Amino acid sequence: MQWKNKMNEYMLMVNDALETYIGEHQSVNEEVFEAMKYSLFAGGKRLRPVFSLAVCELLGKEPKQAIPYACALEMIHTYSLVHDDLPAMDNDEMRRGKPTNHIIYGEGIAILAGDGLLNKAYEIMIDHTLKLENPSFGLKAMKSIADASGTNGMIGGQTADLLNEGKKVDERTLAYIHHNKTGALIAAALKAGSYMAEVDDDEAEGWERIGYALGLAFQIQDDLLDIEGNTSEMGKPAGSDERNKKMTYPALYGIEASRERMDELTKEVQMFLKPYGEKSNFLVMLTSALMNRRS
Ligand code: GRG
Repeated sequence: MQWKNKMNEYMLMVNDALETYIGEHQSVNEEVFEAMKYSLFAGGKRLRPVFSLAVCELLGKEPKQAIPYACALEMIHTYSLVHDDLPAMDNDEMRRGKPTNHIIYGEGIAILAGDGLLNKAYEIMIDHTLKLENPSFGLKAMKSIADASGTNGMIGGQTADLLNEGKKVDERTLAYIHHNKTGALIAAALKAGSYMAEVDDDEAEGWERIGYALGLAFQIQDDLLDIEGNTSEMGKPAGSDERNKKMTYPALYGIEASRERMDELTKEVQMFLKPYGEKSNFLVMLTSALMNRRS
């Protein structure tokens, strides 16, 4: 399948670049450096960086132009998972079939490894943006990523999630949590990728909007997989106590309505991609594969 070859090609580009970036990180504090690498190379799907590269290429530029921002997104995503697994948050011992960061390195180092990844993400983006002939697109990509990761994005969504644990949340709160916790970083991946193809703000906002739809569809599928008894994204046992403390889309709307909403969102994404013709084949196929995944 051609799209799978493309996926592998993008993943290799991302993994090579991550190795290089993290290799440049000369630290006398080996322990934190090892902990950062442990989670960064623990088998993530690399979806966010792949989205950035694919959008950049679809819009006619070399995907490698988006690499620094794509790798920064993966580092931010990884830091969020390391912190999310800590005893003060989800208290998880396993992720992606492996012991979580704090189980191996201890809580203190896991906190610092997360902080280290977050900081490294900005070091990479700033270094690269400073070298650009026209830094404004780099700055816009960076701002999209910073906004999406912050208190009006992922951290905001995580805060609402934490504060509502064990409660029956209403539709508005659930929408806020999903939009920010899952959607924002995926939306930023598409938006940053489009900025690296030097599009104007209106076009970049179109990519961002469709990224939010994709993020929600992805979240609903993740929650459905958990109910159906498959291993979910978190590498936690399906239906685990921790996940059961959280309100999910299927818990609020039911399984049927959730499937319908996921299909509707997937169609919305594919309709958006349609005018790009063949160039959008990869993203169309990847979106379908994500929504049909069984684990
Ligand atoms: C600690 C600030 C802070 C935020 C944590 C990402 C997150 C916010 C929590 C993780 C829990 C969760 C259910 C997130 C929803 C998004 C999601 C499905 C994340 C997993 O993404 P994948 O499947 O992960 O892309 P891999 O393992 O492939 O990298």
